[in-house]
Formats: sequence, structure tokens, C-alpha cells
Amino acid sequence: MHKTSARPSRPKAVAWPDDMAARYVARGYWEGRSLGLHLAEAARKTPEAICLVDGERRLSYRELMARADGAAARMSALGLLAGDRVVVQLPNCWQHVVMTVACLRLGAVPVWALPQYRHHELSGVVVHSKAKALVVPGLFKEFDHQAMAHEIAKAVPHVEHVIVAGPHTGTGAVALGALCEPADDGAKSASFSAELDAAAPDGDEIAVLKLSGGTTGQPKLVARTHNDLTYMVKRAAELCGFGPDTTYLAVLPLGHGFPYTGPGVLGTLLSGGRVVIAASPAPDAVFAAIERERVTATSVVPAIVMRWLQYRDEHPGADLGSLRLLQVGAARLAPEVARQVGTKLGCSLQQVFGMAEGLLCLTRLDDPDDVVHHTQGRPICPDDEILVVAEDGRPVQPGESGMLLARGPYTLRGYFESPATDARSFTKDGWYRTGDLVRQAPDGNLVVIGRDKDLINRGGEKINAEEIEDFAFRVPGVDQAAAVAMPDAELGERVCLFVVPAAGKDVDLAEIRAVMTAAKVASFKLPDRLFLIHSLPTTALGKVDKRALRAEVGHRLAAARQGSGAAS
Ligand code: J2J
Repeated sequence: MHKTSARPSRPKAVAWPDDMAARYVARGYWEGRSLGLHLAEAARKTPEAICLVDGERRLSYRELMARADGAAARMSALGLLAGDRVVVQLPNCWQHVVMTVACLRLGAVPVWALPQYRHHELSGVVVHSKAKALVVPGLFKEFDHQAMAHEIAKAVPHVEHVIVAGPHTGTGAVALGALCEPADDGAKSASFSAELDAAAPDGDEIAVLKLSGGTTGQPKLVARTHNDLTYMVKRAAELCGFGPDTTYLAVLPLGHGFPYTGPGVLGTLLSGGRVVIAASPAPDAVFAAIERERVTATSVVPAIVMRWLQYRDEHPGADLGSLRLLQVGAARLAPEVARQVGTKLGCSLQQVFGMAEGLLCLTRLDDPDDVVHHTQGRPICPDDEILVVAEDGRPVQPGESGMLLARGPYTLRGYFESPATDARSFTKDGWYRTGDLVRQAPDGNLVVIGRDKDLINRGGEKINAEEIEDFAFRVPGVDQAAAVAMPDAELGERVCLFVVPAAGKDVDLAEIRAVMTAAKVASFKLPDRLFLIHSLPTTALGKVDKRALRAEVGHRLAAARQGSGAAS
């Protein structure tokens, strides 16, 4: 497939004000170099060290860079150049890392998308990012990603290439396996690598596009610059004690920022350590991998750590003695669970409160248990600015709860090409409204109490409530609909939908799920529970009162438990 199109100029992230940018440079946060150069430099220090393990496959730093630069050369031969967006929808595999490093070397912009995305989400990401290429698995979990990618490419004129992993690359697609081969001509590849070094993007260009939590058919994209992302990853790696002796297990989906950049895969590679890829968080396989590869650090969401703790109780066999650090974040971790990590898994716990938009908070390795068990840590940079404000926008008294605003050297100043969203998401002074409800302890640590944004956090996967409601309205007989979080012992939250049926009509959960499935929506968004209600409660301002609905969920679940037959 090759379509021709006029080359747009390289996109830019919304810039920081000059005085702030100057300060970030002066303080050494922004180094003015591309993440690809930093990675190449780290790789050159220990070329023979193994840096990437995926099952039987073990890549040295030399091989990783040879493959990444080989892929960069072939992408460039395909017409993919610096600034072009490449949507990467791969499951956890070594090629994910090779493609990301290849893009970073070339200055092309990887857009990390989750394998669970279906046509609805993925086409939104492709369209909004104006991607020229789409990298997908062939078949994954019995779903034909290749067919979906071609369907999207056919409908979206700027997509020029579909790149497919696995053995069954069809006609019109580029085989990822061949793309990721090391360059076959040594002399030519050395000169191409030198060319990549020389043509590396500037620090203020876009390194990656991350998806804001709660991606809908109209996604919000976060442009992270080489300067800001490199700083965040390096600083997080420093605070996590990463170095050449680090073996990091990438077990969360690589489409998420947390396992890639918090400090994750990129932090490990910049530190001269080794990344081990896990395809699934299933505890038997993960514990075996920890034992086999002498894993020292990993990061998970609370739902996974709960599974691991339970499994450990039942199967105490595996030797987890190498594991030093378990990062837990992306959703609320209950203190009762936090307390068990040290004794049952024999490692330190670190709570991580992060967001695609930037701000990263960590508890520190030497924090007392009380801080590690009960708080979500504090910002990683001395120049991170945070403000906790009341509804009127004024700062609350110290220690009181309020909405968290953030600014700093790696927190975005605006979404990618979305001025209308920016008007809502930022204050006039450039503070990002995180939508998180927090309290700040006197020692600076933040406690996440809840959120103001209309999202449901299903085991770390964010789901936009309004999007679910829009689908519900497509079901005949639905008069009004409101989606809210329903507490869940395993995932923390699940999606609960309240529906006011039209007079004389009945609506059931299966119909709603069927409409969403027919609309090709990712299945983790499907509501788990439906409650019919006579009318939706409203606030004094006439908006649907979601707080009251969440309380109503509690009542109904309690009633259901007592067997009094609440509708479901
Ligand atoms: C409660 N809520 C949390 C926590 C995030 C590192 C770690 C996580 C993310 C991430 C990330 C939380 N307790 N410890 O990008 O680099 C909720 C908040 C936040 C939203 C961001 C990273 N940690 N959250 O989770 O963009 O509501 O990023 O605003 O997916 O997750 O979601 P996301």
C-alpha cells in the first residue's frame, strides 16, 4: 500500500512559557537532546550486556540498537520520516521495544495504543494523531488486528502502511519481523546510525504521544517532548535506584506509560539494566520469570498485586529473593494490601501516582512504612508545582482536601492539537487540572481521595462515563442513562449503568452490551451491571448527581446481598 500525500510540517507540543523553559534548562532538567541519543549512548557503554529478554529471545544492547536502527532505516525507506506518527498497538513483546527505540532514533513519534482497543478507539487514535503507519499483531487473543488495521487504513487517507507482527502478514502489509532485522550491511548500517545521531530531533520536539486515561472515540493525546520525557524517566530511575544491576519485569501492558516510562522499560535501558517482558500478569508465570531471570523490580496495578498476594499464600514455593522493588499505582491501593507486600513478597513497596499528562509522584525507597502504606508519594522534581484548590479555584487550607492542579518541567501545557479541550483542562496560568481529589500531608506526600472527572477506574483502565452513556442512548427504550463506578473487591471499580427506561419499556444489560460490541468498542468498557431507576438524581445546578448515584449503587448492592431482590 502506498498513498501519496503532502508532507505536513513536524507537529509541536504546546510550549512552556519562555521563562519556565529557561529555568528548566538552567537547572539541568532539559538537556536539549533526543531520547534516542540518550538510549544510544547508554547502549554504547555496555554493548554486550543483555538488555531485553522475551521468552527464549535475549537481545544485547548492541543487537537492540542494530535492530532499532535497522527498523529506522527501513521505515525511512518506506517514506516514514521524523515527525511522522506511528501507532503501535502491540501486545507485550520485544518488537514493541525495538519499534519504540526505532521511532525515537528516527524522530518518528510512536503512539502507544492498547491491544484491547477495537475499531472505535483505534480509529480515533489514528485519525487524531494523523498517523501514517499502524503497527499491529496479526491475530491476538482470537481477534484479527490485521483486518482491523486494513479497514482503518482504507478509511483514513493519511495511513500509508500497515505493519504486522507474526507469521501471517497478508498482502498490502509490511512484515514487522523483517522490519526489525538488524541492517544486513555492516558498513552501511554504521553510517546510517551516524546519520541518525547527526539528524536526531531537538529536545523540544515530540518524542511520543501518550493517550490520556479514559480514551474515547475522540481521544485526548499527550505530546511528551524529548526534553520532558527524558527528564522524567531519568529522575524516576534515580529515585528507584535503577542501575546496571536492575532487571525490570514489564508486566503491565506496554501501551500504558507506567511500565514504559515510570521509569519502566526506558528507565531500565537508560540505566544500563535489563528488561524482561512478561506477556501476562498470571502469578504462576510471573513468579517463575522472577525466579529464572532474577528480576529486581516491577510495576503493577493494585488488582494484580492482590492476585499475587493471594497466590503467594497458596503457593509459597517460588524464590522471589531477587525482587527488591514493587511499584504499585494507576489506581487506589488499600493500606491493608500495601501492608502485606513487604512480608509476603519480601520486597519494598513504592506507591506511584502518575498520569499520561506528566506529574509523577512516588513514595521514596527510604520512606517510613506509614508513608508508603498510606500515601501516594510526592512529586519527583523540586520544580514540580502543585496546588490543591477548592471548587472556587482558591487554594484550600494546608491538609484539607481539594482538586489537584499541576505544572512543571514534564507536565503538559496543552493536549495535542485540541484547543477546545485545553480551555477546560487548564487554568489561565497553565495549571493542568488533574481532576483528582487529593489531600497533601504536612510532609508533602499526597493522598488521592477520589476524583472530580467523570471516569471509572477499572483496575487501572480508565473509562469515560459519558462515552458509555452515549452508547446507552442508542438502545431503544433508554430515556436517560448515567454511568458510575461500582466498588469491586478485585478491580477496585467496575462500570455500573443507571438507566431510566421510557414508559412501558424494559431494557436489559445484554442489549446495552450488544450495542457497544456492534459499535466495535473495547470490551473492558462494557458495563458490568445495570440498574433501572425512575429518575436520575440531580444537583442544585441541574446536573446528574453522580455522587448520589454512587451512594445508590452501595445501597442496591447491599440490598442485593441481603437477597431482597434489587433489579439487576
Ligand atoms: C489513585 N489513583 C491513581 C494512584 C493514577 C505512572 C503511574 C500511573 C499512571 C496512570 C501513569 C493513582 N492512586 N496511585 O501514567 O506514568 C489515577 C488518577 C490519575 C489517572 C491517570 C504513570 N495513579 N491514578 O495511571 O493517564 O486519577 O496514568 O489522574 O492512565 O489515574 O491515569 P493514566
